This record gives sequence, structure tokens and C-alpha cells, in this order.
Amino acid sequence: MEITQETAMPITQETPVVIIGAGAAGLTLAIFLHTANVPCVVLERRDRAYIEVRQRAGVVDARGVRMFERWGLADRLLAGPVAQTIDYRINGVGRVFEIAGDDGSEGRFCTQQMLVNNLLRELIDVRGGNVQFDVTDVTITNEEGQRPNVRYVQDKQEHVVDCSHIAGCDADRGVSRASIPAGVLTTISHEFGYAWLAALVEAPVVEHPIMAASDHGFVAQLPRGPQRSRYYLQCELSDGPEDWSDERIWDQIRLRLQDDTIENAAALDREVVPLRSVVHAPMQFQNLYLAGDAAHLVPPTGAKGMNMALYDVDVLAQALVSAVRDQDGSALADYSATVLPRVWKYQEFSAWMTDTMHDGGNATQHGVFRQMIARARLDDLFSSPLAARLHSDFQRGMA
Ligand code: RFL
Repeated sequence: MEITQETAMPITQETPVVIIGAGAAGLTLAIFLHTANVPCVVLERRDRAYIEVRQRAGVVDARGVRMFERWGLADRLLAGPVAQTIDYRINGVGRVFEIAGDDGSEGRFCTQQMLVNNLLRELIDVRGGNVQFDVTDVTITNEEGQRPNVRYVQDKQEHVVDCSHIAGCDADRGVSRASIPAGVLTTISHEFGYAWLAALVEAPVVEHPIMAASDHGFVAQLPRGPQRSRYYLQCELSDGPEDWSDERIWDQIRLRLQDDTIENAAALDREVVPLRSVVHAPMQFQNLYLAGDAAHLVPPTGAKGMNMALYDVDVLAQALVSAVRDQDGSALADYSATVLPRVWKYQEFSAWMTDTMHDGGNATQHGVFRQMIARARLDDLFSSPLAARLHSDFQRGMA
């Protein structure tokens, strides 16, 4: 860090809440606080252009849709059609599964990229919210009996933001959780033992998103825009993107979906994502509150990671509004205890989906017994209205 003589003094400002990270969690928290007239500053290490093109989740579940409606923001933030169906398959055979209910409470195919872009536009361009991009050296002071602050550097200038509360929304490798002293948090984690190759392809989307178990491993195709799909292919933890040529990707897609009519198209990007589940608890320490991937990770199989982040910041925003506007800190004191039971429900659903879709496919990982059990579960799902209803309710975010 190089600070010149003229700029050596830090620029100081004050705000009730500092949010670290401008991802799904941080930006949603910021817009909720803005809506409730609670000022905040968002600090993001990347530039805006990078955030705008980052691809990830595809569906805001029904609970998330209702949350944005409750805050009066659904019309401005949620684009995309209602999420209604998933085509589940075992070795090419399966059924199209209705995940929309008749109570008008469906999820939406609104990609994380669309949601983040809408949040940036509404927060910065429409409302003039304070989001600082390209910040480095973010340092948190969060000690008992002292007013917290967050320091950062931007354009070689050091800044200090004095605040009352800090929201750590900077995901798994951010500075927020790392600032908590050793021994405070308990980490519970599970490694599934395999990874996904995630490839974004420019190809017409299929009528229904596909999740398929096959003897050759799991494959999924999920829409990511009118002409784009994200394919996920189960692969080895030791694989790198370089092990997956376009040829290999399409050969495996045809094999796993048992569909020779699928044509090759260029993969726009590819990355290998290990499947793991992690919870760090409690999700708060002194005046720092963790939300989203900073506090927990789920395998992407259940499509719940972004939705968990949205749930956290809904609870956190309401608690911060009570603390800052009404001087009532009780909800904030209970933040972690309030959200953790639902975090574990999301973990259970994601682990169930992950085990079922992978064990039910290639038996080399967990054996033929687990394969047959998983296939029985999927059969149940396809044939029992009650099992289907329970599954559908959770997919929609109702349970
Ligand atoms: P984000 O979105 O990663 O945002 C964190 C932000 O913090 C910034 N940051 C820092 N800023 C300042 N200082 C630092 N020191 C910082 N360190 C980091 C980062 O630049 C970033 O802007 O985390 P957040 O907000 O907690 O949101 C969580 C979700 O992004 C995540 O759970 C989902 O994307 C997970 N996920 C999915 N979730 C779903 O609900 N449905 C899906 O279909 C789905 N598919 C996926 C996924 C995640 C995937 N990957 C990449 C692991 C598919 C994949 C492949």
C-alpha cells in the first residue's frame, strides 16, 4: 500500500451500518436498509463491471419472492418467468415435476446476475446508495466496549468508517469471518467426495430444467437466459477445467442424458466446484453479523445457496432496523439463534438432493446399495403424490 504525504490522513465518515461485500446478500441487505431509511455503506473489493457479469444461481425461491414483495421491491428487482417445472431423470427416463403450487406463491427464474444487476441499478443509480467498489485492505475493529469501525483503502487513500454494526457479507474467503478470534466459532462441515464441472453454454434452453442421475454420473441443465444454459457434470475432485474439452463435455452430456440428438456448442466458461456443506456458528460476534456464504455453504444441487443468503439478510435487516431506528437491540442479539434452524433445514434439503441425485447415478462412489436406495427415493418422488408435494413445497421455499 503506497500512501503519499498529502493523502496520509485517513478520510473519516460515520454511518450506522457497514456492509462488507456487494454480492446477493450485501446488496439485498443494503436495499432493505435503504427502504427503511437506515443509512449504510457497502464496501466491495471488485469493480462494478465484474459484479455485473458474475454468473451463479438461477432461481429465487417462493420464500424469497414473498420476501421481496413484503419489502415492496419485487416488481423492481425480480425479472424472469415463474419457476414451474423440473425434469428429473434416471438413465434418461423420468418425469416432469410440477414445482408450482396453486396458491400463487411460486419461485422465479431470476438469475443471480439479473438480481444483482437490478439491485445495483435500484440502489446506486435510482436511490444514490453508497457502494464503494475496488476497495482493498479492509480491516475490522470489533472489540467489546469500543465503537466498531471499518478501515479500507481506495485509490491509495485510507478511509475509516465509524459505525454501530458491521454486516459480513463477503462470502467464504472474505475478511469478516476471518476477523473473529479463534475459538469463538464452531465449524461443522461435510465433504461429498466429488465435484461438478460447471459450464456455461450458448445454446437454446430446454423446455424444462433437467436434473438427471445416470450410470455415468450426474448431469443438470438449467436456464441462464434466453439463449444460455448452465450444464453441471459430476466429476472427480482432482479434475481441473483443462481436463474437460468441449468434445468431452458434449459426449458426456449425450451419454448421461441418453440423448444422441444434442449438438455440440461452445462452452463460454467452465469451472470445477467441489460439493461441500459448511455451517459456522454462531453467526455473530460482538457487533459483527455474518450472512450468506460468509456463514454457510451448501452444494449447488438444491439451488439454495443464494436463497439462504436472502433469508439471512431479511432477518438481519429487520433486526438492524429495530436496533438503529427503534433503539431495540433484542432481535439483533437473537439474530444467529433465529436464522440457524432454517439454515439447517436448507442444509438437510441440499444434502438429501445431493446424495439422492449422485448416489442414484454412478455406483462407484457409494456402492450399489446406496444406488438402489436413492433410486427408490426418486421412484417415490415420481409416484407418490405426498412425497412429491413435500418435495415440491421445499423446492418452492414453502416448508
Ligand atoms: P457472494 O455473492 O459471493 O458475494 C460476496 C461478495 O463479497 C466480496 N468480497 C469482498 N469485498 C470486500 N472485501 C473483501 N475482503 C471481500 N471478499 C469478498 C466479493 O467480491 C463478492 O462480491 O456471496 P453472498 O452474497 O453470500 O451470496 C451467496 C451466493 O452468491 C451463493 O450462495 C450462490 O451463488 C450459490 N449458488 C447457487 N445458489 C442458489 O440459490 N441457486 C443456485 O442455482 C446456485 N448455483 C451457486 C450455484 C454457486 C456456485 N458457485 C460458483 C460456487 C452454482 C455455482 C457454480
